[in-house]
Amino acid sequence: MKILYSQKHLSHVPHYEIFDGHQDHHAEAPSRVENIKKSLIANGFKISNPIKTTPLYLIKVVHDKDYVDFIKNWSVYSYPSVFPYNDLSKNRRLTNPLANLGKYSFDLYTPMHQNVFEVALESSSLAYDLATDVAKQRIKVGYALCRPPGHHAEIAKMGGYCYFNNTAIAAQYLSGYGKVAVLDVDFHHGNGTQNIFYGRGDVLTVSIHADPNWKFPFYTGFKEEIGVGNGRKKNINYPMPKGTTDNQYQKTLEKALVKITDHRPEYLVVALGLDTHRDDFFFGFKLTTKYYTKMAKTINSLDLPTLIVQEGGYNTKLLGDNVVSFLNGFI
Ligand code: Q9C
Ligand code: ZN
Repeated sequence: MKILYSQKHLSHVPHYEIFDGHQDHHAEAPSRVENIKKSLIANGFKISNPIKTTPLYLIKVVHDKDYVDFIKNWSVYSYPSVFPYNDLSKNRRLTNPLANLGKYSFDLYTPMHQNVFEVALESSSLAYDLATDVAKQRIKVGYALCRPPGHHAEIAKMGGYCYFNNTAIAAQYLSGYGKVAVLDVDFHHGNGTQNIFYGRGDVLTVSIHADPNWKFPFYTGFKEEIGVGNGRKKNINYPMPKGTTDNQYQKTLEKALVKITDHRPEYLVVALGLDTHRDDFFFGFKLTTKYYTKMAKTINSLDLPTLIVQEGGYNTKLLGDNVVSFLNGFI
């Protein structure tokens, strides 16, 4: 298994999130990736740095061009204040940077600053570099230790700690070589990946996550969202209840894998979140460290060339153990 890491993420330090009007602890911290890296090394996994950078044109295939340029040109530490409140200015070029920040954001959890472009580009490059190896059959399985995460980033909106959708960028690249399935096992609905591929028949998107009636991102992740046009029946959501256990999760995972097999993909991208763990900061599901090996073995039974992309997971003390447990299911 090939694993890519980069220390560039260290310059991305969100100071806080704004929740219910006040400043709250920001869980998406550099220690997350450093803890995973430490455990991987301690458990004998080899780690290298990327040699490729995601081409800008590829980012602009999955994201809106103006959104990408907006992130590229931003320079101060900021949160949005006002969001687009109707469609009258939809096709108007907005000149006020704060108006654009609201337009390109969907929450108050995802601050902008001078280094966002650089760190989000590097994060995507870990996934992109491994995707090139998977596509050209140089490797069967890769793990991209991405930070910031990506699966909440939509075509033209950042949110949920995500800026560029690393999973979608890798899936888009792989779709040039054959049909792709994305399986999102993060605790939160992969709204960004769903949004990007919603009209596409060649990329199946499947997400198992906390019921949006209960948890973030609230507005999407319902089972009625099945895709449109060519993408009809190529988006599948499995909302899960509070307190979901290993056994409940496993049953749903097995159903999801049947749908993935029906799609006949040549490549699999796994959006891996460990925020489903019983002791995660979000305390929503009750999955155990040991179960991640079984989850991974079940996924690996598809026997597909697979790219694993790191998404969420916020108990920095346990993240490393949980990632190692998952990756052990692939070796
Ligand atoms: N005050 C990912 O797991 N909700 N993003 C915060 C708590 C935001 C999670 C609310 C959750 C975003 C990649
Ligand atoms: Zn998450």
